[in-house]
Amino acid sequence: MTVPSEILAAIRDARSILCATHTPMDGDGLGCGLALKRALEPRGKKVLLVTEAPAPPVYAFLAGYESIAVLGKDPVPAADLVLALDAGGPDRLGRVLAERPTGARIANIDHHVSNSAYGDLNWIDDKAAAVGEQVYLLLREGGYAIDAVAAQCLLVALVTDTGRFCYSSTTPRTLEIAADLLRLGAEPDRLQRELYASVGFGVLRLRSRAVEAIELRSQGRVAILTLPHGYGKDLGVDEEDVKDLIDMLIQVKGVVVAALFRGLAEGGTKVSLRSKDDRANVSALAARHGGGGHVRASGFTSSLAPGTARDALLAELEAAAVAGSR
Ligand SMILES: [Mn+2]
Repeated sequence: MTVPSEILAAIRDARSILCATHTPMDGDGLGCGLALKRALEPRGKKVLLVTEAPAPPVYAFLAGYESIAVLGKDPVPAADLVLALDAGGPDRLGRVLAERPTGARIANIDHHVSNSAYGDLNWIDDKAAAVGEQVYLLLREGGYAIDAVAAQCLLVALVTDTGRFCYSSTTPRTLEIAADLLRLGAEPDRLQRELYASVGFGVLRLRSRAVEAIELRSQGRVAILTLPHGYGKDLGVDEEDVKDLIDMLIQVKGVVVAALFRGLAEGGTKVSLRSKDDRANVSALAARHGGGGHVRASGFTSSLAPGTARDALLAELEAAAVAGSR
């Protein structure tokens, strides 16, 4: 898929650009934002990656990490153009969209099948395994140089969103882009060391504790973990580590659908869903509850407490798992 010309033109004409992604940031949104900053600034543009919550420290090894602006109570900075990256719906962007800078256009660049095309300009490519693929194509087609630093940021986007090139979303194009990023100077060994061989002991203890709380249903086809807000806080882990427990659930042999119910500070529950089979479509399931995502990875926010949210969703989880294991 070629890059929409109106998006290339909007970037070409913009002097100040805000890059925004969902909160908390993940490797795709963060890697894309930093790559865009690195590649566009030498062309005379001011580029700022903003977030509402501090960026996960695991990505601090990426050059430019320190430039990420945490909004806090500050007003959303002025800009000509907002690049909304990896955000399936306007709610995912929080204040940046709610308080959009005066006169700024919104370019929505995303790969979630559930994207609602909320931008003034929209480029939704659900065949892209990561927005990192789209940003790579955009920089190439726009004639912006990708140096080793930008290449490393884009490789992080690809690697983290594809489960290290193993998810079904991975295509020949994903790997061709990764190959080019390596040619441009990206360092996969450094990435592996920083992202996957740096697990804190507190995280291991968190996993060990969580294993005991996993609930298997439907003859082992559904794995559920229901956690109150603040779970694992005494272990010094962060929210992202708790969120990542979903990956442990879907790893279990025989499990087709996994669900993590995580209590939120403000009340309510964040529900994360994973599936091992396209027939168990957790994007559709999340969409019925106001969320979205990908066929095999999705989520939504419930106003119910974790245990109540779990009870309310159980029948749908079991039905999805049965559909996915026929
Ligand atoms: Mn993504």
